[in-house]
Amino acid sequence: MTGVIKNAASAVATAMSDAKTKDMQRNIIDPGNTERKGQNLDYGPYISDTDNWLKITNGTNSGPSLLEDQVAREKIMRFDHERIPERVVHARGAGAHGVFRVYDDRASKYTYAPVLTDPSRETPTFVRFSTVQGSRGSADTVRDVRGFATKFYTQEGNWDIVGNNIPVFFIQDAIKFPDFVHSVKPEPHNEVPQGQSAHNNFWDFVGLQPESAHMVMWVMSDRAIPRSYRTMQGFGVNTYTLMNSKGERFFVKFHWTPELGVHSLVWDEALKIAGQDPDFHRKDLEEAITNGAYPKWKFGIQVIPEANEHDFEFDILDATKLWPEDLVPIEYLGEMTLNRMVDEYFPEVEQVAFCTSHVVPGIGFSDDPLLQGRNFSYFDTQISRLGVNWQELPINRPVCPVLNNHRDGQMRHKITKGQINYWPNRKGTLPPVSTENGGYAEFQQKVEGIKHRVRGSKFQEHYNQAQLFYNSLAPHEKAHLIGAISFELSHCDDPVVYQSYTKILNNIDFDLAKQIALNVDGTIPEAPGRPNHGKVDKTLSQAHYIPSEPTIKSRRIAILVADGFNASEVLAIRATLKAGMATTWLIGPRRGKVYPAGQVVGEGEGMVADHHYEGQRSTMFDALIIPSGAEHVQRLSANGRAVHWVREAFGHCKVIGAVGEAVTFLREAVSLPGVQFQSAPGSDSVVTSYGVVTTGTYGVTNAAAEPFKIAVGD
Ligand code: HDE
Repeated sequence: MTGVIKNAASAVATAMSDAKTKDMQRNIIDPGNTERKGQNLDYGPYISDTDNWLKITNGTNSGPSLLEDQVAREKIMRFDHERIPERVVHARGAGAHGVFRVYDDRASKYTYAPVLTDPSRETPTFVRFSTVQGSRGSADTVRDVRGFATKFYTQEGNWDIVGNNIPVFFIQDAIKFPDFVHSVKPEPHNEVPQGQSAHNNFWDFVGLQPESAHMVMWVMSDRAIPRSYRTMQGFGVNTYTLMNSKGERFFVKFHWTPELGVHSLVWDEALKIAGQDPDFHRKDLEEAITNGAYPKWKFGIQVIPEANEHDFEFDILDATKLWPEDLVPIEYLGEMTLNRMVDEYFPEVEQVAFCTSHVVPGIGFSDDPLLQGRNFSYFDTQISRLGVNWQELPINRPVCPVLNNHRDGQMRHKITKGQINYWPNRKGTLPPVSTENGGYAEFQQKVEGIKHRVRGSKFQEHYNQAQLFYNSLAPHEKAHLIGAISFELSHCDDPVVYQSYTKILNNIDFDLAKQIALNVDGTIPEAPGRPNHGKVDKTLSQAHYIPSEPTIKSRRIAILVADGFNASEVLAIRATLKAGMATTWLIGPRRGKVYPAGQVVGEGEGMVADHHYEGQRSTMFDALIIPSGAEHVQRLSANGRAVHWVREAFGHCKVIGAVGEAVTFLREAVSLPGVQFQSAPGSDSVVTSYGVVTTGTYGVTNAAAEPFKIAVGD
């Protein structure tokens, strides 16, 4: 593949003192580096024939197959049992290894957990990103929440933050989770739809469950169709606690903020990519890491001291509410970098197993009723998915030694010496460790009250923050959200469902409810369901999250050519963009050789195109540049596919660059009513409000390259 930046990616990863990488080495087999001569059976002997089942034949080539054939039986039976149950939610995912380090010890005022306070430590991590609704084989770019689960292999044991890319959740109490998941998953009578929430049952449930209103707004926003896992925020969602060495406790929310900013696809792209490349996000992660454009997130916390628990109009333990940043700012503590892809998908990404209950000393839980239930559910689900010894699997085992009196169970790998497997015992073997010596210390929380099934009074308010979120969106984000809800409700064919959801929307915003009701034949409200408080929080719009400096790092940039293009320009474009760590892809009339101006088509030395126009469409790229060349431009204009390529990129508001004759081609290709470019042909570099950068001058000078790079990177 041309355009791939080969740099010192793997060398950097190996140089890091990565305890988990070394730990995993114990289980890694490299078929290219073994003394074995070839295949053998699982119990050792070499296999002489893997293609013919042992048979009895009598002068013919066929006859009964023999059950005695261990080679055949092992092969078939192992295959029959290759699948394990997929995750009941978050079945589709991708993962990568990384490292985490705090900047300094500023968090020691909140916690004594070394992973959050010791800047000399580099803690290995593993992250699994996922969608929620679809099954393992569903498409990456569907509208859905994305999971963002991180395992920190700390020296004190594993710590899991099992988060999402949206800071709130659909329900307040874990006991509602099975109802919620049943409603969103494919309907039971026909197992439809896959990878979508656009169906009666989901909208029926959320319509009757107003606590979902805030989360529904997020899921219908651009957040639910991310451009990349690398351009998503991550949130712990639930309220956790930190404990310091003075015995004080603090409520916290965890945040991941991506270095590259927060970016989404547009819905039309998401739909098309789901068909064009269902593995788009998985491959994007791999492409970035392989090219050394390591994804990075800042790690931050919002902190509320115990004494201030009740100071807010919302309950800080309610997972359908966020903590607005103007009330509780984020304190950034450190950074995570993903720097290594997995060696094999199943043992790492499929078998990795997270538990919200897995925290290390200095970190604890709150009474958040969603978290309390999650703490039960994850451990239970791992036992059913992977068996009781799931924590012995290479990807799950901690880097610190693990010793205890747990024994037996399916697939036990550990062999613990000695006669003792209980405590107390006459030999003093395997004692618990006191809290003074590092044993986990639960916070001594005073609890008194009445045992009953209730929710706190502040849990009853559901619309303030849904409104805050909607108010905070940029106009284009609002338009996308209206389009998304209209799409989803249009896919509900039960009028009870699509008519009643408009009523919920009217409690959020009158105009929003009216527009959607008009689109989907909902109930058109006559007056607002409640007044709009008019508050705005700029941190809720994803437009707020742009890189501190424009960067084209890891962007996929297409160079569109036909035979007769300007070769030196293509080389210059590639070199300039590659220096910024973008990848460039030559898209031509055929994969393989394309011929620049001055070469005879089919005879010259040519240049290698990565794809033909149909091979990868504009949806797969972040930006497009078209070099000059009279013949090439003539050919592009005459080719419907090439014209569609350009129009589609323009329609998706991609940055488009054009040089020389390509400027006129671009203008003609996108000459739609209302589209006007300020530049005249032959003028110098011009950036238009459409994200179009043109230069009439031939050759790629800085005057053209720099504005293009800035437009792409912004
Ligand atoms: Fe999960 N969730 N969840 N969830 N969740 C699972 O655990 C559950 C919730 C999240 O990449 C399951 O290992 C309950 C919130 C992620 O392996 C299961 C409740 C958030 C992943 C489970 C919630 C999440 C899961 C299924 C409500 C965002 C994928 C397979 C009380 C903070 C982790 C598994 C991975 C997976 C239960 C709600 C995030 C069944 C009961 C809120 C990222 O245990």
